[in-house]
Amino acid sequence: MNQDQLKQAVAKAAIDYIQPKLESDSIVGVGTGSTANYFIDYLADIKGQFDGTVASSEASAERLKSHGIPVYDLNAVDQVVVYVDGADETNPQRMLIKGGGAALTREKIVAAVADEFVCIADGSKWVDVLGAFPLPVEVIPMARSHVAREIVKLGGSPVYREGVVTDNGNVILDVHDLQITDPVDFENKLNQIVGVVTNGLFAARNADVLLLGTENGVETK
Ligand code: ABF
Repeated sequence: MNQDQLKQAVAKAAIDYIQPKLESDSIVGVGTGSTANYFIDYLADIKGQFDGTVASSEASAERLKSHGIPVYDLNAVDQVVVYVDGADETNPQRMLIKGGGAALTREKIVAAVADEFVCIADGSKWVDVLGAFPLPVEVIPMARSHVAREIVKLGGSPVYREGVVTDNGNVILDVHDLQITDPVDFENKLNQIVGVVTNGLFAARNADVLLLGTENGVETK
């Protein structure tokens, strides 16, 4: 199977995984990216079996609505039973780098609210040590240079993602040259920098379940 077929396979596996947990009043958290897009398309097939969704990006909200799936403001819901989203990297502890699509802040919020976080990823995302994929950091625009200097002190090489404005009106620094051996500690250190809104390490709140697409089929980690 090629990478696209692996993404489709994990998206379908996520539907099979969540379907038994859904009730007529359930709210499903929906992520962003090409793997999440496949999930959205499969979710349309079972749209009568839950109430609606919250989305981690405007793009995903539009795709959900185009399928006739209700999308709620997160403030309007009491509970998100499950959140399904992709990742840019995952380690064996299901700690993730996310944010390649610049939606990391809303993704982290929905992940924090959700009872269960299911990550769907093709096998190319599997690593022993996080950091080969540049770590996205969402930053308040006026703090960009300050945050970049502080990241250099932590050993990273930040690169401004030119031309990108997040759904929240902020900018992204992608941090290269990292080998993140203690992801929870590094996530916390980045959060301490004034001007950082969110960083793309999902370590303190890692995924509860990882559905990984491999040549041997979908593995549940
Ligand atoms: C989102 O989509 C992001 O956190 C991550 O950057 C990206 C993964 O994209 P894809 O599924 O297209 O590989 O989940």
